[in-house]
Amino acid sequence: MDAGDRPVLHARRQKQILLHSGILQRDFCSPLAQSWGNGTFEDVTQKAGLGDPTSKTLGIAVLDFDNDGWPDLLFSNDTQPNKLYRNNGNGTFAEKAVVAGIAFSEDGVARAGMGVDAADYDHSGFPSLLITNFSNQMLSLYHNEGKGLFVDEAPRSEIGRASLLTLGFGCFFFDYDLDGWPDVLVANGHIDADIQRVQANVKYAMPPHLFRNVGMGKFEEVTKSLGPAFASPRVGRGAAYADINNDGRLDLLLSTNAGPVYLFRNEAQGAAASNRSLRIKLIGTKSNRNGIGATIKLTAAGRNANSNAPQRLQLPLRQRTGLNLWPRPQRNSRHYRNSLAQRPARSPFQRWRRPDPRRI
Ligand SMILES: [Ca+2]
Ligand SMILES: [Ca+2]
Ligand SMILES: [Ca+2]
Repeated sequence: MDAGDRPVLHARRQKQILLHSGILQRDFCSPLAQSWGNGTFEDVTQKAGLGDPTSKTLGIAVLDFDNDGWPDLLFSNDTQPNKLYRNNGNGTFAEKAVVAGIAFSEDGVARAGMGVDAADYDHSGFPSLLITNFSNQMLSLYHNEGKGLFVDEAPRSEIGRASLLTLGFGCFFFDYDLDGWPDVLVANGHIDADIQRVQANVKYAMPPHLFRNVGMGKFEEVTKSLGPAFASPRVGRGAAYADINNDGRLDLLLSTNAGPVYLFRNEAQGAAASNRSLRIKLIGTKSNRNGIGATIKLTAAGRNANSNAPQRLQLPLRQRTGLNLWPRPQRNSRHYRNSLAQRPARSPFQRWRRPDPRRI
C-alpha cells in the first residue's frame, strides 16, 4: 500500500500511532487513533481489530515479538486475560495471547496485569515481556522463545521469589549500570492502607524492586545496595527513567500515592563507573519521522537494539574502541556530533535533593 492510501499502522513508513488506556472508554476496549498529519485523528479501533470490550487494560507495550518488522501490541489486563495483538501488516491485528502463552499465569489464572515493558534481556534476538501483578501473584517475566511462544520464567527466578508479596505498578527494563544487560525497575505499593491487618506479610508501603541482570537470563535484587533513600518503603505507583543531567547514565523518577514524587540521580561506582554509553537520536526522512521500527546494530558489542519505543536510543559501551554502527550515520550532521554522551560518575543512586545548574 503506498503512502497515498494512508494505511493504518504501516509503522515502517507511516505517521504517528496514538494509543490510550482502555479506562478512557466505558466498554474498556483500547482505542487506536490514526493521525492524518494535519492535527486530526480518526478512531480506527474497530477496523484494526482492537475493539474487544472484555479487556481492562492498564498497560500497553509496543514490541515486534516475531521480528517481522511490524510492531505488535501487548495489553496487560486487570483480572482479565492479557492480549497480544500481532500486526498483520495491512492495518489490522490478530489476537494471539493464549497461543503465545501470556494470557494467563502458569496455573491458568488471569492476574492483575498493570505495568508492562518489553526488551531482549538475554540477547536472544527476540523481545521478552515484563508485567506487574497484584500481591501474592508475583511479576510475570515472559521469555520469548521465538516462533510466537513465551514461557514465564518468574517462578524459577529471583524476580518471582522477590516479588511474591509486593504489588507492582510501573515497571521497565533499563540498563542502569551500562553493562549491556537490561535491568528491571518496579514501583511497588499496595492499594489498601489496612492490608497488613488481614495479611501480616503484606505492607501498604513497599520498597521498589531493582533487579540487576547478571547475564544468562538471571537477575539479582540490588535494591538495598543502592542506599537507604532509594530502598525506603513508599506507596509507589508510577516510574520513569531519563538521563536528566546528560551524563550518559539513566536516572529514575518514582511517583507515590498521595505523596511526593522522588527523583534519583544515577551515580555509578565500582566497575560500572568505567562503562560508557552511546546515544542516538533517530530522525526519519523517507520513513516515519520517529524511526519507529528501525534497528541499530552496534557491532563493537555484538548486540542489537530496537527503536520501536523511544526516539532516542542509548546503547551501553563496555569498550571504547572498534565501534561500528549500522546503518552508518552522516558524520557531518549535528545529530551525529551530539550523539556521544560520555562522562565518568561517582556513586550509586542518589536522592536528588537540590538541582545543581552546573551539572545540567
Ligand atoms: Ca511483528
Ligand atoms: Ca545492566
Ligand atoms: Ca544521568
